[in-house]
Amino acid sequence: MTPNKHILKWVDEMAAMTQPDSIVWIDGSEEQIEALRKEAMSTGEIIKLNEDILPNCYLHRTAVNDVARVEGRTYICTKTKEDAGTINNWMDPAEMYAKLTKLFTGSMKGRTMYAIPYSMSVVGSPFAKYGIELTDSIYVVLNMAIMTRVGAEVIEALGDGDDFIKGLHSKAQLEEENRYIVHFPEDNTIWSVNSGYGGNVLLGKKCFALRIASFLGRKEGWMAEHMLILGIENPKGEISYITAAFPSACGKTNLAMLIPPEIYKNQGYKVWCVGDDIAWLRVGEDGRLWAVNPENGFFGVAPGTNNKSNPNALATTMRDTIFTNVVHNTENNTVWWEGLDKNPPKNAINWKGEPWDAESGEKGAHPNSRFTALAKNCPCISSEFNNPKGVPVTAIVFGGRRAKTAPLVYQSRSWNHGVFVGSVMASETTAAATGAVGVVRRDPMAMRPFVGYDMGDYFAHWIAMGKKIPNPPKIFNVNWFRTDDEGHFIWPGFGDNMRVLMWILARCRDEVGAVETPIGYVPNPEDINIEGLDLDLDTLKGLLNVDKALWKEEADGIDEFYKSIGARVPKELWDEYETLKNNLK
Ligand code: OXD
Ligand code: MN
Repeated sequence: MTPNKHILKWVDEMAAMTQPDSIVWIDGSEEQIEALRKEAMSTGEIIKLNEDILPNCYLHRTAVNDVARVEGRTYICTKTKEDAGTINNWMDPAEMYAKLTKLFTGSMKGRTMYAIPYSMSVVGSPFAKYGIELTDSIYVVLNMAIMTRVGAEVIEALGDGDDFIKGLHSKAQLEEENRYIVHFPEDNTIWSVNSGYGGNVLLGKKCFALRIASFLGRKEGWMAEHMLILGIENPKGEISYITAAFPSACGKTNLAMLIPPEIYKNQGYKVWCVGDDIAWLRVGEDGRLWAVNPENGFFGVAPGTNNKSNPNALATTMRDTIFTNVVHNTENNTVWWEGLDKNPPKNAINWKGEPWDAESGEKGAHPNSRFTALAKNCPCISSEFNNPKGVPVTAIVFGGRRAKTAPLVYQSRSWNHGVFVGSVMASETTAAATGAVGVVRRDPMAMRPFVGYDMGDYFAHWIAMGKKIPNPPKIFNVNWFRTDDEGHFIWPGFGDNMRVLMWILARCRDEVGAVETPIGYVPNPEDINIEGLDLDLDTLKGLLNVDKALWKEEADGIDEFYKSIGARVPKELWDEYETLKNNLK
């Protein structure tokens, strides 16, 4: 497939270690992908779903012990431990290579090795970065062909260069105790072994587009962030773009594809999705920050996706989609998950492959079950999705899942203060990673599991970027998840979140005032449009309230968190912390 000596040498070395029976290059053609689907169907790796209802859709089940990202087994192996930082797991690269070589040796015996050339973002774009993933999983090939741009054009773009990320993945024996997701950022290398779960094995996504890319971005002066990108079109046809970082499974896909509430729809507003998970950001010639979504599809959380929460996502999954770990409705050969509708199927099979009845009280779909769907099938995909230059960013929004503390929305006072706000983000954990759900943890910029180097250096990179952007986006924080005393969400969320985004854009255009509080600017309640909502002004005032006592506790938590990151937290952020403490006196 390629005469490129660097690629051939590396593939030979990896094949000598893993010992596959054969090597197949993925050329990106539909014929080849279809042949692989047929092969995966013949072994039961995927099940073809009802062609009339869900054309070209398939169901896959992972091993029951392999259903989420494994942060405890994810490593950043830089030469020094200090460069990986205190939050990442680290091991000396030589030691880690030796350890993994044992696990990879012979791991593909009796199997085929697929070599997938892929591009993150449009091939040839100034943002584009290329990778090759070697894998023994057809499921990985089929998912990568949705999530990235794969095939011959990538090989052509690489020419005879060696500027590509070398990814090696083997399911091996799917042994939990030998599962490792390892990054060697200084070698442009990713090795993943003993898993078949998307976030651990679709190496273009978290491993490359966030961990390795964040490392490269720092070196090269750009940013790789865990952010959705959306455009709001006003009745005059002008579109403003917002990026937003929320922790995993906190509604990025829903916000990215939101349907405007009637009050805005009737006036002619539209919302366009550019991306739902990852943004690569560069300073443009015009001095603004520009964003692309480096991916080509969505790897979305299925449970809770329905016609109210996200009709666009649901429509996107109606064709060309791979569903993972959802319920199989054997009556009509379709799929189901909790929160899709109130009619769980009879005669169903749960995500583990067992007969299942909703009356059992057990969940049928895994809480982290997923759909892998093509971005181009999304009804609200932006016309700029494939624009190699990206889109200009007006506002950056951070947000977490907080029952109390954080108000519905507030604006930072400056870029550095905005970086502070992002750096102290906290959220209640979800099912997207293994471990306890619902525990509050600090998740700076929603990047805690995804920064490929020291977190203090990452903060410093944000501060440095602020100096390089002559016309930077304004930075905000949102919290859709405040609850009342009975634990019910107060804010309606979903499409109505647009009401908050409209305030954000109005602030960016200096069209509305705000109230200055110890933590930043909070809206005057009457500036958030609540027309048509079952929510009164007093409740909104409550949602915007900044409780000083809670924020004093929060400040203590920040101090502790920064200290745990260590010496590389930049002075600018400690200064912001001091300002917050003084403001709270
Ligand atoms: C994801 C995640 O899959 O953040 O996007 O876990
Ligand atoms: Mn994510």
